[in-house]
Amino acid sequence: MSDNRQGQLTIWGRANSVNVQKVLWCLRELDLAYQRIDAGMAFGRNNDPDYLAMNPNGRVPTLVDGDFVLWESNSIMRYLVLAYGKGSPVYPEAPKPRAGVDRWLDWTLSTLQPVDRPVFWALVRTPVGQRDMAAIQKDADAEGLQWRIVDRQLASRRFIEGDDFTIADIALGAYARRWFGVEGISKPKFSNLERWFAEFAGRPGFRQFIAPPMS
Ligand SMILES: N[C@@H](CCC(=O)N[C@@H](CS)C(=O)NCC(=O)O)C(=O)O
Repeated sequence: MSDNRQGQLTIWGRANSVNVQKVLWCLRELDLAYQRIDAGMAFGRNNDPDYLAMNPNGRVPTLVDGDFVLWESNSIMRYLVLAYGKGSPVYPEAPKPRAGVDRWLDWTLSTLQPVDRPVFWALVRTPVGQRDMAAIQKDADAEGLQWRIVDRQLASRRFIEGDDFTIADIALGAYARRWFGVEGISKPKFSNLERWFAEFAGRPGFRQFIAPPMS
């Protein structure tokens, strides 16, 4: 266990949220102790005044570290490494490798998440009888175009930014689990993406927080 002022870290958010999952996986990579409090969807609490005072978006996750409060999952991952994982290759210090990691964190939020969401919600959180499979396939085709970009990047790299596993692999990997996990649509075969996925699928943080059944 690292020297992380153990016991101070609290994560608010339900464990089936992809954005919470990224943070939990990151905490595991850094071997940090924390407590997690369920919030969001069926658990509620995220629109209560005390929660909104921490996170005006009413979204999960939120990190509380003593008197410091932070929202946005990728920002939380960066903070955790900077505060408690100094020197860790998961978020490199040199400007160019760091910028390479940052671009995938941004890309995940700006480009991948919007095309993943309709597919995930339709195939995981919508009753079978209410699914419009033709529309879902169209959405899956749109998502496939984005995964093709990742697949090509991975043609010449072990992980998304090179030889080291980074928080960019966490962000992308959490979504890749969904992409590989949804069924009932046709998906292109992406060999580099599959090889990369297998590289980290055995990591304890992935197995504990990302691999469990989607809900
Ligand atoms: N960009 C934000 C997005 C946060 C977000 O949209 N969280 C979703 C769960 S993945 C949420 O709070 N949904 C409402 C709920 O759970 O009730 C982040 O990365 O933290």
